[in-house]
Amino acid sequence: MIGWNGLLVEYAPWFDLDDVHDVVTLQEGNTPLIHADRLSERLEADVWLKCEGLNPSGSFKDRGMTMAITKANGATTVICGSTGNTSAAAAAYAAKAGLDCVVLVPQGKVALGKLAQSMVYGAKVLQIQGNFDQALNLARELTQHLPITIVNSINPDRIEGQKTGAFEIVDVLGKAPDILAIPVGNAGNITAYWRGFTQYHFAGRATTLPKMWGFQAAGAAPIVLGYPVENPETIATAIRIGNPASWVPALEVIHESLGDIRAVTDEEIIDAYQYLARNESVFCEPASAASVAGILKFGVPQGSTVVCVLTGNGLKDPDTAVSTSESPTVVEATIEALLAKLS
Ligand code: AN7
Repeated sequence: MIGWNGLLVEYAPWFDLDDVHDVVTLQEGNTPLIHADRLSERLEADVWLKCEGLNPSGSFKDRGMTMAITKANGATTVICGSTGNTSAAAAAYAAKAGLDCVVLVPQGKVALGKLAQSMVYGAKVLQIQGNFDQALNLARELTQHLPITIVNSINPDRIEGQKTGAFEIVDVLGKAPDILAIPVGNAGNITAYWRGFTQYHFAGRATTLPKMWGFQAAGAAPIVLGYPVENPETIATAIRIGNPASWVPALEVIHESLGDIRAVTDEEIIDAYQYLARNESVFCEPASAASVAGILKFGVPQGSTVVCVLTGNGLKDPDTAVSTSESPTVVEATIEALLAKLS
């Protein structure tokens, strides 16, 4: 085999693949780790961006979905509740595997690109008149009534696949970062990264472990508050989650890593989102920018190595991109009109 063959092949020794016959892959993983020159200068640190929006369906969810769909042995239908990216990934990998896919999404609160993906990949898209937390509960309940396999991160195969993000960071840097900054919604990914870092550490691949810094949107920050949020609200719809499924594991992660989970406001998220595009040329989605908003808000130790996980692609959410940017100007098609505008 030549080139990159996807996570299950490339990191095979790190998984239990005994019951696997055919790997379902779209060659996910191996995403760029870009040095953030201006952010590093601004924070007097060595800051890197893990660009997960470059995965096949445009988010980190592909790492978990290659595993979950590969291991959905015997299933004919998979289901998930989603704020948009899990559904896009599930729809894509289900199509590859020849499975039916049902997705439950909160009506009106899924970014347009994500909704389009689930539809184009051929999933049955059901818009719930409720929020993500209700969608996830209903998806779980449906598995009691119908022969369907759930592929949310409560499915342990998802976390297993997602731990590879940490492997790739260590493989590129040659060490673990001092700080891993990551957006937190359902809290599966922070749990997965920690598993990846600890497995590499105990295997001698990295001498140190990072502090795990998770960031929730202020309007959807149950872990920061210490209680579920019944009506979460944030412009970062990907992390508009009020009762995270991996809440307890996430608390263990911040305890073990001497890390923390804190809140950033929508304004801070959008500032970071625009800063990343204009200064680092990385167009991520708003939820992803929570990681950078967090280090800008709280600072980092001078000289430290910091990796921000940019979980999803900016193209997923064209509405937010347009509504937070200056509108294009309409100009008469003459040289005079253009000169008048530009001089
Ligand atoms: C871009 O797609 O929960 O803390 O249903 O799409 O592991 O949940 C998405 C979550 C961060 C939070 N960034 O990760 C879903 C969903 C982006 C995301 C998160 C999500 P978790």
